[in-house]
Amino acid sequence: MSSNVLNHPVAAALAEKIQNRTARVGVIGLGYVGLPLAVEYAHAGFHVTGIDLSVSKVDKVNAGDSYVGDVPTSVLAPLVEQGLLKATTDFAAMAELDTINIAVPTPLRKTKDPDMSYIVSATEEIAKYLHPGMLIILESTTYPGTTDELVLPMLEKSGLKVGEDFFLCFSPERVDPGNAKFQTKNIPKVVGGHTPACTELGRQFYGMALEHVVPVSSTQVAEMVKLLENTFRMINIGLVNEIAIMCDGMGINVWEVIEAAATKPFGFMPFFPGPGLGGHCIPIDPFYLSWKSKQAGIEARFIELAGYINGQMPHFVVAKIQNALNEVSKSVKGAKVVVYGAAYKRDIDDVRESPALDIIHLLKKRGAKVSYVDPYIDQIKLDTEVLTASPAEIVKEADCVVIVTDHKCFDYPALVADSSLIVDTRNALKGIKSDKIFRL
Ligand code: SAJ
Repeated sequence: MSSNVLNHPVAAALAEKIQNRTARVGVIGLGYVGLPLAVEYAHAGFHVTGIDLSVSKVDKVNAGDSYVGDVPTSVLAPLVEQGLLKATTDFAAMAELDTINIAVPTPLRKTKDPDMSYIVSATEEIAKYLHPGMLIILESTTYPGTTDELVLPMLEKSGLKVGEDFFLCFSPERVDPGNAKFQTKNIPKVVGGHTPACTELGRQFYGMALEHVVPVSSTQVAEMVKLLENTFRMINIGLVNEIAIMCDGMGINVWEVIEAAATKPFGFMPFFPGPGLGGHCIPIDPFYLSWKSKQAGIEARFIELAGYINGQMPHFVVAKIQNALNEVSKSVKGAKVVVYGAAYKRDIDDVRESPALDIIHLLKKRGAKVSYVDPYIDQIKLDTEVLTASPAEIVKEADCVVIVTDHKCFDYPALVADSSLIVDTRNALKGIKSDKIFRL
């Protein structure tokens, strides 16, 4: 899109500031999305102000001390020392800023309805300091319509006009924590504006710090892009979990089936069964879409069904543990069961929505004595107690070990040697033959 849509003087002036890097950049939310983004803009030569409610995050940033795995302290510290990046808890800083990226959480409530409270409070603060010439970009994953129906009216209460006085876009965050190959700078960035001028300014803004920008025609398209990406993933995981249940019932090795199917060089993409769906994206984002489509009177049946199947996997795993114990004439009640790996996926320290939490809960409900081993997770807060990680040696006293998260750092041959009974939900023991191993 050419920049002739920027014929309005305010838009032209902001474009100039973006192009000559004098635009003062603000990022609200200094988590695994916001901090890497702030660092990219500081790297690109902009003066960046990070804004967060957390005093500890703000203090750490200002001390050049990173708390986000994808941002090494060796990268953060020099930018802070050069005065290119600073952080504050004071939203009034926005009075002096030209661009604001909002990267705050969008969780689900217990009722599986979207929790928009973080977006609302950030937008309320922006509205207080909104001034002509600002570009506001929402990055938090949310349902289509959030930017235009929720954020825009709050900002226009100021009397300023979108597309003329200020500019509003949506751009989905696509950060994959720990992904060594794809980081904020080289992940293609989709951006859609409320008006063509908004889209063009968003395109120019991201073009100054990121390698590849994908402008789309509206904020709704941009919001829907992210939900399609993650709903696609969640539904395919649900499909392969159902295939795993079928294979289990037919005595077929589902892992061998998937490995062979993946040899198809086109038209197939492997997903793998597991103990359930964890994390703060995949189990949650699709329900933003199903909630919104319900508002339009459309049942999102695929999402609901996949959600049900994925939600059943912890129960399926506990039934496998029960059957494995039964094979050695033991009951779950009173059994010492070790959950091997608690993070929601391998090689990370995040336990949010992890299926390990459900499996521990279900085992305890059946009277098992449950411990867990996970070098990345020191403690797990359950409803009524806090579990602390046990040393790996605990498997020697266990009646059953269940591999829930297949961290690469685990010594699997040693685990097999030291355990009397193992349920493997991740094919971590691929190729190891033993009667004491029961596989998903
Ligand atoms: N999972 C399976 N089978 C699979 C893949 C994943 O059971 O084949 C489980 C994982 O064990 C985990 C959950 O699903 O419990 C989510 O895993 P994930 O690999 O999707 O990882 P996330 O939650 O970190 O997803 C993020 C997403 N990134 C963003 O939303 C920006 C997702 O879009 C990425 O595709 C994904 O990382 C990735 O590819 O790593």
